Amino acid sequence: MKKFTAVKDVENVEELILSALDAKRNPLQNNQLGAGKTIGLVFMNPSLRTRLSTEKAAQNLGLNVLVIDVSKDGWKLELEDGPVMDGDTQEHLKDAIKVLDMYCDLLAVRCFPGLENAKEDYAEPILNAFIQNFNGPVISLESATRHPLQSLADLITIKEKSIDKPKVVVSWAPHPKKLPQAVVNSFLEWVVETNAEVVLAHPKGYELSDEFVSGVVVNHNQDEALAGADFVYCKNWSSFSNYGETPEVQEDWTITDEKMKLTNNGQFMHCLPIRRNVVATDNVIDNSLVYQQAGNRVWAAQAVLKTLLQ
Ligand code: AN0
Ligand code: CP
Repeated sequence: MKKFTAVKDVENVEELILSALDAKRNPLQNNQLGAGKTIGLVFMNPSLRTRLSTEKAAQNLGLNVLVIDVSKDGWKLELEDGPVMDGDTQEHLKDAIKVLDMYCDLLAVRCFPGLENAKEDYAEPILNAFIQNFNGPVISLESATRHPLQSLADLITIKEKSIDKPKVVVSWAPHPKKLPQAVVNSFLEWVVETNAEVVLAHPKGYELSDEFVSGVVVNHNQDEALAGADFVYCKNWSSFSNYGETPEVQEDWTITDEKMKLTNNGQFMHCLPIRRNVVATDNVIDNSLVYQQAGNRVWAAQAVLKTLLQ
């Protein structure tokens, strides 16, 4: 594995899940693997879980960790190609990355989409600038279109429940802000690599990009989709077809105890952060897998870093 930005970068998903579970059983077994090496974590957007779980995983492998929150600590970055920089921006992204290359052996980046222009966001200009200008492995900490460390942690969590051929329902839920499609895109492209039966439920108008839904059954009726679910993976996203818009939805898509009763004793999942009593009710969240998922972010990151270091 040369980089970790999408499921296609991974040679064997099952092996990576087993490696993460092995790290969970014995976190310090490779605590010298990263000795003398440095990972840089670059954040262009906020984070709680991704920052701390990746930092913890790196420490477990003996890596030195440098973290920069570009939105707070850095110079204002220019992202365009060939600009005359006589305006607001102070440093070009590619110069910043080439400098980080002097300090770091691995580089990880969080770069959310602008949600204004689908073509631009889905071309992943920032993530690709990191891949082009950094000499070592690049790791996505959630880019415009994907959140692979989250998806890996989610599959580890599903694996831990040992349900043979589970039904996994991925459901859209309400949210007051417009959010990226990255988490749901990514979860879909990972979960279809397992033997799960996958059903995607969302209101009309919230269709995802075709590349993430091939082979996935879509149902616009949430109750119907939830029937018999072993896992309910819930997430809000804004429209892809009317890019970044949030068309009004008449029915109530919040996950409640009543909705969970339609499932096969199903377990609620969400990547967090979650808006309580908007996305799902308190009781659903309090009796869910969300903290196990968040905990598994460490082992997902550790398995990925171990593979990249080897
Ligand atoms: C972000 C998103 O939906 O992509 C990050 C999730 C891990 N969520 C919010 O901005 C609330
Ligand atoms: N789930 C997740 O990536 O959380 P953070 O945005 O807090 O990192």
